[in-house]
Amino acid sequence: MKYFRKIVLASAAAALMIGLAVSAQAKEWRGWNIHVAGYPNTVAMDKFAELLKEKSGGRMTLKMYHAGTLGSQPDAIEQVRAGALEIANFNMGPIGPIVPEANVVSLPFIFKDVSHMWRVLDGKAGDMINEGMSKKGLIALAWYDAGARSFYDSKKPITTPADVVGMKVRVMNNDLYSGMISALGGNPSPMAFAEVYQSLKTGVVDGAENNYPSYESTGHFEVAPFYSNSQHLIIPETVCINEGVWKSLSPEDQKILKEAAQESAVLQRKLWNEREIASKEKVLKAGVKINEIPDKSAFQAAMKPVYDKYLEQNPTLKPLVELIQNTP
Ligand code: GTR
Repeated sequence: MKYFRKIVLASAAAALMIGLAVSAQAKEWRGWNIHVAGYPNTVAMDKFAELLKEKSGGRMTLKMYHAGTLGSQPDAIEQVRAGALEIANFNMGPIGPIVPEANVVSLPFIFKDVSHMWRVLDGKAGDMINEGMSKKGLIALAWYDAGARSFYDSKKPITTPADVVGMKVRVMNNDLYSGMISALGGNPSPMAFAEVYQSLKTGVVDGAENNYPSYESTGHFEVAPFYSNSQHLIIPETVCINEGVWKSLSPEDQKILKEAAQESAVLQRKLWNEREIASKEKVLKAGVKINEIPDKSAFQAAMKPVYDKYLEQNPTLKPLVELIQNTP
């Protein structure tokens, strides 16, 4: 019995030592990304991994899993929160239902344009959104650009809200987007990104909404050739890490991680600007009809119930909404 206890103690001590040695050694993380090879975010996340390894002398490494191979975006958000995955590039849209502060960026037409969004994120509103995320287990390291989202469909150009009446439109998982389509008289259909192509093709939905690079990279333009430039949503993206992992790091390592993420964001934004132009050219060449909507006021006016509901559910966030609206 005594002998047995000695063995148990000895192996426990050995296990502890191995554990300590491992944690002092390299950290190997897994990273989630929804986009395909060559997409600005994919290239930038690979750059992030490269910089991380370089700057930490190989102590922190990130293995990227692209094209949503580790699951849908809503699932991946839960996985990063739970620590089953460590790092990801997420669109702020599907984070909104979990983080009410972050959901302000999903209010249609809240930003005047993309540069307004950057001014807002660089200020106090950005800090409030990041704080909200950290309360839910996600530490934001950098922002990526995702331009503006517009409607596209297989039936006809959308010029006024009346054109959306009766249309089945795919949205990302977030009640605000379902509310947005309902407010225009359409039928919202929340669905994972990976399912949209087939659903457009088979008529399960008539349309969807996204920026030019995603419209192009997914091939949605082949099955929904009417792109109507509504620019109703300007949603930033985040590069984030599980909170527990972040807290386990030394301040020096946290600094390296943040620097690597932010340098990757500089690259992402450059590639994003180039890809927006290239994607638009590609879909035009393929025969897509782009419909400009110079006067968006009817669409904006129709969003009142969406704002009312959001503020009714989150009365304490009224100052945040106003802060954004009043940011010049
Ligand atoms: C893209 C975004 C993805 C995903 C996708 C979607 O623009 O980069 O993260 O949110 O839209 O519509 O699901």
